[in-house]
Amino acid sequence: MAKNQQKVHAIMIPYPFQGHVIPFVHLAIKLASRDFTITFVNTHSIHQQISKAQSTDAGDIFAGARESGLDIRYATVSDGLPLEFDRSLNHDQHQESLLQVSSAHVDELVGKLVCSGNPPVSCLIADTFFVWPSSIASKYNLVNVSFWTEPALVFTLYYHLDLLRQNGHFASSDNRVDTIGYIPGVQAIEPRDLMSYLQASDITTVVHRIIYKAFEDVKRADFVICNTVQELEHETLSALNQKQPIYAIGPIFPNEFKRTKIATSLWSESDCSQWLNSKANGSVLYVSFGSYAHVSKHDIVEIAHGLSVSEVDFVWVLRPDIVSSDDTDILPDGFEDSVKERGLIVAWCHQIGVISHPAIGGFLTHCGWNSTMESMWCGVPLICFPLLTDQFTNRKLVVDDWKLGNL
Ligand SMILES: *[C@@H]1O[C@H](CO)[C@@H](O)[C@H](O)[C@H]1NC(C)=O
Ligand SMILES: *[C@@H]1O[C@H](CO)[C@@H](O)[C@H](O)[C@H]1NC(C)=O
Ligand SMILES: CC(=O)N[C@H]1CO[C@H](CO)[C@@H](O)[C@@H]1O
Repeated sequence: MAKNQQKVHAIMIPYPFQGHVIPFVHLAIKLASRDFTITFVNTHSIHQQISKAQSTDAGDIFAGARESGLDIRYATVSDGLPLEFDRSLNHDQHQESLLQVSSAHVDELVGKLVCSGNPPVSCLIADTFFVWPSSIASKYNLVNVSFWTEPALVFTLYYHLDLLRQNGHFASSDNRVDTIGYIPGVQAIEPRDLMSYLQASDITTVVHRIIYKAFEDVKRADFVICNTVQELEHETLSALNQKQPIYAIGPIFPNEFKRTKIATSLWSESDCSQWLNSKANGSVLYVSFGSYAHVSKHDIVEIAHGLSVSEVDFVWVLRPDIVSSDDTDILPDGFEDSVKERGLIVAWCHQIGVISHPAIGGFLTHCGWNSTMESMWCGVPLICFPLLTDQFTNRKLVVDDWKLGNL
């Protein structure tokens, strides 16, 4: 290595949802631990939500990491909407803004960072869901790395949308319902296991337009990194590798040896450990549907009923906006009282802390990818209740391919 070889300086930009921000933060720490300089970019809105959850005006979520010697800088960028806009309630407008408006803001910020970067910025690591990475990377002559935070199976299905289309499994007025066997590196998948967007009847929504554009754009990336495990998806990954370099770099979890405390949670976390300590090993069901998806009131009531009659001890994460941010009174009357001996209901918790606790014996999950990998890591079997996007496809991996769960 040359003596004054400069550190690599990468700009990292996650898609502004919890399940994307978290793996980006952990990757940033890992790269900085390997001597990268990182400038991490959150939207103003994500930043505000994290600060609120920590009830600090932290200013910079990486201050703690820097104290421990990591060169991670922090910047925020507009997603094109005012801060007080309710993104949870107005999902489509938020996405529309990410599709149409965010690139101009990112372009301006990256331009500034490139001008002032010391060491010079040489690399852009952007979420695959963005539609602009290749144009911004080529404008500023940056190595363009696309980071995919979901399994390789999901990536390859979007990547081969044209094959699904040609074969009549997608975008025809009467989609085929038989098994799909022509995606390279995927032996067989049923149409009902495709991502919800590929099963939808309206395929012109804003999210569809994002997917079409983002998966054209990713074909121009220098390489793709994927938060999956090589051994679990090696057939899919090697088929993709014939087209474009893709590397499995998961699971990306916090470095245990570096106990930098970095706030990533969008909700303030309850500590469940004392309650769990009083429970027998493997006796408690953990129930959570992640940070974003909504569940209908009807389903919440059914699940409450199921928990009642199951007589099993449980920790249930019920986000205040789980049904909708304007409907927060959702549990059946008397439910909380009737289960108070054996059920702990919290708005949010430190999930790894909970599922790694020996008292936990199972996880009723929406099959978000991050939750799925955490549960596998901790050896906790899954009961799958997929709600949207990749969760149906993740369920197939968990239940049909890896046999780690049910439903
Ligand atoms: C419960 O699990 C912990 C951690 O695996 C173990 O150390 C402990 O012995 C177990 N307790 C019982 C009663 O089996
Ligand atoms: C994974 O996602 C869950 C739910 O969104 C969150 O509670 C948890 O902290 C995440 N885990 C990590 C390691 O970031
Ligand atoms: C499409 C695009 O942006 N390609 C760029 C990716 O990164 C390489 C290496 O810096 C550039 O040469 C490409 O122009």
